[in-house]
Amino acid sequence: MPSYQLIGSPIEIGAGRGGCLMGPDAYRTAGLGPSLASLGHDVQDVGTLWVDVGPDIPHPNPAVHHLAEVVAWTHQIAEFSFHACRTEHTPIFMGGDHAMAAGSIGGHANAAHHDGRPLFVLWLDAHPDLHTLDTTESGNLHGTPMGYLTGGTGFEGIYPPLAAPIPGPNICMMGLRSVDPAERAAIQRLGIDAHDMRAIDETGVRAPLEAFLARVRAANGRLHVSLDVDFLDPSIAPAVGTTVPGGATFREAHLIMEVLHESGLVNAIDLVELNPFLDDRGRTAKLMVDLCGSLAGRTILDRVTRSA
Ligand code: EXY
Ligand code: MN
Ligand code: MN
Ligand code: MN
Repeated sequence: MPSYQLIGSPIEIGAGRGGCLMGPDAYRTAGLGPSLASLGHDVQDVGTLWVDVGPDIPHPNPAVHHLAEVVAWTHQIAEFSFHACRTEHTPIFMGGDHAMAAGSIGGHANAAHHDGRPLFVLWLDAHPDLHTLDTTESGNLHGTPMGYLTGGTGFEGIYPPLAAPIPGPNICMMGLRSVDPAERAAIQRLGIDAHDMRAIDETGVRAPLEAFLARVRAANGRLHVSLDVDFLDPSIAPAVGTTVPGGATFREAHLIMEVLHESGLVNAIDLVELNPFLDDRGRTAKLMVDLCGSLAGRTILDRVTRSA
């Protein structure tokens, strides 16, 4: 049984509004650790990261804000991820907004490169988060981690150096339904394996996911799953600051997690963009914890035969 390391990554200044700061403790209150342990896993909550912000970092794009703080978080999270991803544990990064993925996935990419293995990413999100520091119009840096991870412009010399950009075909995006023009162009230029909600309506989630996982397996790759709360339909997951109608259903999300569990390929997980301040008594946090249970091997029969 895999062992899980829970790490709080309470970055919130990448988002347009506060609240993701409370994400890690919301997952703890929703019982993430005990829920995984109840499936027989060894679970270690290693605490919550924090940063000392360095001097301000000006950038030519006037829209960009909080760059110094996001950079400090990225270095901190990348350092933790590099080491955590070289152990036998599966780190679960409890966010915090999606800007943290520059560190969690960047550190994982460097660890994979160090071990001579390619890194693959499953990006479950309404958004590709593929802006660069030059193309972002909102300046909210949670819209840019994939721009950094794929070698986009403007990050060099500021963000941690990447051993190598993640190739587009190594990235599978599912759930897209809010894509800016610069991101659409990047998806096509990079050859990202992108499945928007129209595609998922037509094919379902299983076929594209199995095809992607077959490529991960064939390449002896490592796999990082980055789950943004706004991948889910707002009707079942309202506690997120960037809701977009027409998201994944409860069963589509659980099927993805069950297929991932059966693949045995997942090496690291991000849970991002939960904003408990926007929540309805923890319902969204509990759903994310439930999805983690499916990723960790809980079957519906377990749920039916076990007390709630
Ligand atoms: N593309 C928009 C922007 O750049 O501001 C919206 C980004 C939302 C990002 C959330 C984390 O997924
Ligand atoms: Mn070190
Ligand atoms: Mn996102
Ligand atoms: Mn999103």
